Amino acid sequence: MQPSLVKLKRLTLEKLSPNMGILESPVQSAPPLLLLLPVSSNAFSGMSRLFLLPLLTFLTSVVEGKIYGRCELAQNLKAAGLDGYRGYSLANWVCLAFYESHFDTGLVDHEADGSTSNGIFQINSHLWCDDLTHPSPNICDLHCSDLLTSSLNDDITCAMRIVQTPRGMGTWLAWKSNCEGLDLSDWLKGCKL
Ligand SMILES: [Ca+2]
Repeated sequence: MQPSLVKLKRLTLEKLSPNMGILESPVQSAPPLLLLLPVSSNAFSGMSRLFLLPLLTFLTSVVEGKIYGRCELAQNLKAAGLDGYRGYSLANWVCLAFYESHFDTGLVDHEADGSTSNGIFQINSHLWCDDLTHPSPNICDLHCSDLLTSSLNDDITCAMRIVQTPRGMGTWLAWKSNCEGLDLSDWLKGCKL
């Protein structure tokens, strides 16, 4: 083999070694809990795995956030009674969620005043939830991290509380800037509702 080819081959192998980035990234991106699964071990019987897998999948979905699809979110918000709530059509809620979080329930934004905005509606720790770091009236009676899970029930209940205030949906600046007064029909286009 020519020296240059040997060098090339060695470089390629080094690139693929587990200590380098290429093989490492898929492992790192896997949900941490799933790494505990003894996939090739005989220590767990098939029956144990039968119970473990759903449990771990459940835990992972609870701990981690979720990025909703547009229509999937619309269906969830409608089922929870947000369509027309306080006069705001379903499309307003979908538009609001898009411009606040891009439908990502796991999103936390750190604000300049030290507060955090949390979850799909970016609900702020200053008033609505408690981050256990700063004093908060915690009007929604929630820990802010509850707003980061894939389950939307507490987010929706809190959003209903927020929209009851005099400013209504105008509490969310992203809604005022991007959704208020516009034709929002595209937000529900193609959705089976
Ligand atoms: Ca939640």
